[in-house]
Amino acid sequence: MMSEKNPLKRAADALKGGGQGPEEGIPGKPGVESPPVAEPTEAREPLPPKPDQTGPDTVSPTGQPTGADQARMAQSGSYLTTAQGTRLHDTDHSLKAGPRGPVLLQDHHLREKVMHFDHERIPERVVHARGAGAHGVFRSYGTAANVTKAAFLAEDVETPVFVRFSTVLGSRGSADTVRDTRGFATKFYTSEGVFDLVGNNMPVFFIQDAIKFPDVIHAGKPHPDREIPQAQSAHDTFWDFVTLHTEATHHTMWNMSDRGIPRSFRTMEGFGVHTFRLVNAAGETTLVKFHWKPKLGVHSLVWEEAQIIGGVDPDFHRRDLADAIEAGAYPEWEFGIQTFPDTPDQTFEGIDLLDPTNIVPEELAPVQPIGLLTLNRNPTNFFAETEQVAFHVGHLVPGIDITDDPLLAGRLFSYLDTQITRLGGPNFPQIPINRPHAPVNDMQRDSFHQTAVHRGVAPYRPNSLDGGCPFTAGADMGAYVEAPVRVPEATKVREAPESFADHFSQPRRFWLSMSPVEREHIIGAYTFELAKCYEQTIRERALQVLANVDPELCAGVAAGLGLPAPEPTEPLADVAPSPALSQVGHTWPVDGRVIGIITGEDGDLDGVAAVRQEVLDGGMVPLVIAPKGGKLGSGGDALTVQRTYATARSVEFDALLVAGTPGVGADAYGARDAKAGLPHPQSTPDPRVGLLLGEAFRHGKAIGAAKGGESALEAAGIPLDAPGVIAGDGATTVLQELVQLLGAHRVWERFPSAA
Ligand code: HDE
Repeated sequence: MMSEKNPLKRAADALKGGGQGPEEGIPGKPGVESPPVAEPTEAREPLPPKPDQTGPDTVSPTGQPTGADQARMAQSGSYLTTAQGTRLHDTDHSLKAGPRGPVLLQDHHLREKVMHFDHERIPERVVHARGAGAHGVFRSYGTAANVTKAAFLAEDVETPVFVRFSTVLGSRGSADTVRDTRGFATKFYTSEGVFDLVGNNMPVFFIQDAIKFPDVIHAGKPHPDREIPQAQSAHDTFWDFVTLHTEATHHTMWNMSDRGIPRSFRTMEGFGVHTFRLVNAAGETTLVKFHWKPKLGVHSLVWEEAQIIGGVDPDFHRRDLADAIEAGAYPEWEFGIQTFPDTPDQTFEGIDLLDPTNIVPEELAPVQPIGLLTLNRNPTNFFAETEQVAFHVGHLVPGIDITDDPLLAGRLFSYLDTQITRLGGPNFPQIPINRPHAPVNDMQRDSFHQTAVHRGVAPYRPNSLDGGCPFTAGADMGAYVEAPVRVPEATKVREAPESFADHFSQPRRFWLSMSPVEREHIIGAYTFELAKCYEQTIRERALQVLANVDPELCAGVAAGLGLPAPEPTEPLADVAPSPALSQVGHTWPVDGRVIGIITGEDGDLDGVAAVRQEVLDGGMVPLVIAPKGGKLGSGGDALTVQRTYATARSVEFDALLVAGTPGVGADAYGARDAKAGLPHPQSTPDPRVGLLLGEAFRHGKAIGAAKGGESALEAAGIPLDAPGVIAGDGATTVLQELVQLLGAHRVWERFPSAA
């Protein structure tokens, strides 16, 4: 729980105020600090950066520190200049032969300004184009020190990090809440160089060999003829591929589960997917799988929410991450490892560790916590940092090595290769966000966008002209030395190992590990996506795949599609469920959760004020929802309205509390609405409040009512004795019960399948 000091207290109103800001707030927020109305006529200091927006904390290629000062310097002078530093007198009018005459080519400023603008865009990432990033810090517990010599994993070491979350399929401008896998890429700026963990929010992948990556992505991306649909897998080519190619079944099932529609980046797990190899100081090796566990627990949207948000707030995840950091509710993840003996067959309990379509259940190999990641600073500039950051699975530090997973091998080529195109040449490690914090002393020279001015004459080894420098280091001096792993004697083949042919036991384990409501959601997702396909053969093939996973799953989807459920073509795998895979049945901290407080002009304003304070004290965000903007009540106790009935939509609230009767006040009615012939609002409930409550109820959110708020629930058709509905006399007492329910993320009993 957050304390009194919690900046949420200060920022909550401003945070979600939508321009109806309170007295106190955060600098730079609309509605909080009014911008000057007229253009200033003399130079003055620019607005300071937001508290969490200092420049990238890094060093230049020549070792000069950059950061806050430099970030501000970019535009902090008083006078506008050209790119060559010449002061400008006019930037609003082209040079013309007379006011109505032709524009003159000799206008250098015009040409320079438009030329630069013309080249502002760079190619978006071929996958993971849509993303959001944040700076943070990783503090290691030291619990991995026995299995790895990586310096940043020694006890109590703090390492700066930059994390980028992303969707996979959509373009840069696509919606955040589409059904898709999410990227979870972390750059650790360690004292031994950069380590990148380029993971996803799902622990498995569609394919076992990188040579098939272009195929799976071509199938998932929009159809090449019309370039639709955007950012989704609900179309023929995706389902054509994954049903012909059954090694994709496990990953597909994760996508069709609630993991495919996360509530927030803050509530996603992360996985390194591949098995990596750790090396300790004695040279002993251990196989390992990396995990990120969110402190707020895994939490997902329900499908209807995801769809509504796609229209109402396509930037939902990006906004949520930035708002949380700005408000001081720093997202945290515990870093963990599953460890396995480095045996020659590289299997654990019969599970092939080199097959990236496999997980190892946590019940068989517990995730051991080794450190804590805290995201505490928003990027200063989206393009400079989030867009230009370049991750690479091959960015390793001593103590962390790769395995022979064939999917990982292809990635080692692809990231470097794609970045040359995307970032315009091979010098992208010099871009501030990509610069290591360890000293760089390489012999790479020249090429596009070279920003270093290298000294000396001998960028080669051996040399005598530069005194023989630089020297190579030994492992005892922190140099990277590959683990001396034996490569088996073999014949060149284009084949996969036999164990890679098991495509159904792992998805079956996932299915069996789900609670009834999660299974219902999976059936719903398959049914929705397959119903969007045009080709009947694809639907039939998909049912055949599902029959080999589980008959109940297959029958559920077949019923929704109106097709017969086929029999399995091979015996069902005998696997035990892994309860750790389910999101249901846990309780989590409620920090940062959003409580909507619905009231009216004649509502329970004392109750609203008390609830608001308690929500803040509990480290959550209260948003007051009233018929119109401005203030409720008068004098010093007046409450700021953050959402009106017109601007509030259920999807941004985790719980709703109706305090008093909603609607405009009786006085206001008399003067205004009666004249227009409208019925009295308290006798005819506002349909927008009904919509808010109805959606929240359908989506399994906790709902409370106090001091007459019950009538709004009844009008919305919500039974007062339904699970997760709390009615009481005192708003704060009702709130306490709502908070209890919030810890479970949703009122799961409200979903039909849970009955
Ligand atoms: Fe990626 N992937 N990937 N991928 N991937 C890229 O690199 C690739 C895979 C992942 O926020 C690209 O810089 C191949 C698995 C993330 O900047 C590209 C294969 C996992 C990101 C690329 C895979 C990932 C990428 C596109 C199959 C989870 C976004 C832009 C062998 C473990 C990173 C770029 C960011 C991005 C290739 C499979 C995660 C084209 C060939 C498995 C999080 O190089």
